[in-house]
Amino acid sequence: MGTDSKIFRPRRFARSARSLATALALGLVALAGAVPAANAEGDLDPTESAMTGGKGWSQTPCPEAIAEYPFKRFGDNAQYGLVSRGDFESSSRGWSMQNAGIELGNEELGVRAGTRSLKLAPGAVVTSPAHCVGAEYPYFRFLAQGRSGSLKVEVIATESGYVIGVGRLYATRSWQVSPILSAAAALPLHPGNYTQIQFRFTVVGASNPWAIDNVYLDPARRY
Ligand SMILES: [Ca+2]
Repeated sequence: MGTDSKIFRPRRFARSARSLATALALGLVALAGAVPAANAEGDLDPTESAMTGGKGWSQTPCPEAIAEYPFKRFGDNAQYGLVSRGDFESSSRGWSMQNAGIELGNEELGVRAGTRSLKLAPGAVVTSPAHCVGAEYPYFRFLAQGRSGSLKVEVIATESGYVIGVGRLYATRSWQVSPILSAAAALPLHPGNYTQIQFRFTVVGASNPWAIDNVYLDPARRY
């Protein structure tokens, strides 16, 4: 599977990073002999306000999605919910498309049965509808197929328009499952905050179409 490991943030890394941060925080607390005052919920610092425009987040949890375990066969036992029309079976309503459209042929790794996927011509750009996510490590995965070039993956913070590149898949000819991609870096939010994000896929340097299918989101990864 061709991936750019420099920009992907696999779950294990995030977990260990958080464990390390927790350990360090506990150590500092022990040294100081006092528990530092926690920020009030929803208290954005000036940097975060600048990045989000001081809006675009709330403390209302995301609606519960129907939980599935679509990537269990790949050793990922996390719950995910299908992104709106992310199986491309019924329609692509809500998706913004440039040089892309639904075609016959489902992904071939058996993550979710179906008969259709989304075809992206060279240079295509597609953007998903907005989805609610929490600040605590929102992750997403999908399936893709390309014969040449690469597929750039970005997350857009809907309210602020802030865009961050979160990964790139390289052509392997056959269907591939994406790494566990994190949207956290696009979300300068405190734990307990929720906001809207979109996914953007761009075909780069390809002479053949790409296809994507079964875009899944874990809005706030549970441990
Ligand atoms: Ca499908």
